[in-house]
Amino acid sequence: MSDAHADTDADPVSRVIETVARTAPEIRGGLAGRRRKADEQNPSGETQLAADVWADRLLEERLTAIEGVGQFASEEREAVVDAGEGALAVAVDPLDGSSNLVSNNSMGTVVGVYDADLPARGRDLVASAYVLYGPITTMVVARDGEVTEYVIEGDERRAVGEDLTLPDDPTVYGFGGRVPDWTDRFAEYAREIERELKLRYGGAMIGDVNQVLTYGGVFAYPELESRPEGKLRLQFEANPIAHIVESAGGASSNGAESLLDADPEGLHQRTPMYVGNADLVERLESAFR
Ligand code: P6P
Repeated sequence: MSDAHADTDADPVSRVIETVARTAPEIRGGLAGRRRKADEQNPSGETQLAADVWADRLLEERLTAIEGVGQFASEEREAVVDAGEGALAVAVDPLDGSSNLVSNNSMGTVVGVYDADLPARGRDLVASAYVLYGPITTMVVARDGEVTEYVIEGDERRAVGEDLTLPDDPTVYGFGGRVPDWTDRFAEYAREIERELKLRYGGAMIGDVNQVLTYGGVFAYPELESRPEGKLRLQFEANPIAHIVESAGGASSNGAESLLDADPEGLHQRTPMYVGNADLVERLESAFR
């Protein structure tokens, strides 16, 4: 991987990012043959595909080998993996939106690099990233308050967008869950937004969030009547994405506060998730107050 961060004596955070970038083409290359269901469920009770298990194993093997990484956790594993001495804790969703594999739609890999033991607070993130397996493979990284987008082609990782920020004028929205299951207060907010923005919802958070980052707008997997805590996991999905969107000048919320301030209670805890342009997130929070 020819990249400024490729040198092996780079700091541990750079090496985590570099390792994920180098593993992405291998994950993508192995998807076609792994669309079948594995005979397991993940700790959140969701059916795993062979691709989920495989991507998880690849990332666990490589990320735990990095000096400085002390913990590894995955949406696909019950418990934290002890990786030996190291201040960093890496939390991954190896293949977010893997149900889109069967329908050949976008999916992603999400990575949060915390400098605290898991489960940790979003403010403890020192870097976050996602890989988007779309028509091309891209990677978005937030670190030190800056967001950079890369195109990954084979072993090349090329920066194509530096210091990314959400556009001021929002264009798109994507809201998960079934409409009849939305709470009244979210449904009322949704009705307002639907009159202002265009619907872009693909069923995989990374694809939907990347649209918001590109065009401006709001993504939500909201509180539901059947599931007030929402669906998405704080450690593996909501925190890293909130870190990226807030680093890009946007905002995040669990309905009451920034996701990055949410109390970490359990490794697989779920949270309602709202991210996007600051004024759209502020309108959500004031509608909920
Ligand atoms: P639904 C994918 O399974 C995922 O975890 C996220 O990527 C996505 O935003 C959400 O769940 C989709 O959930 O209920 O619309 O299928």
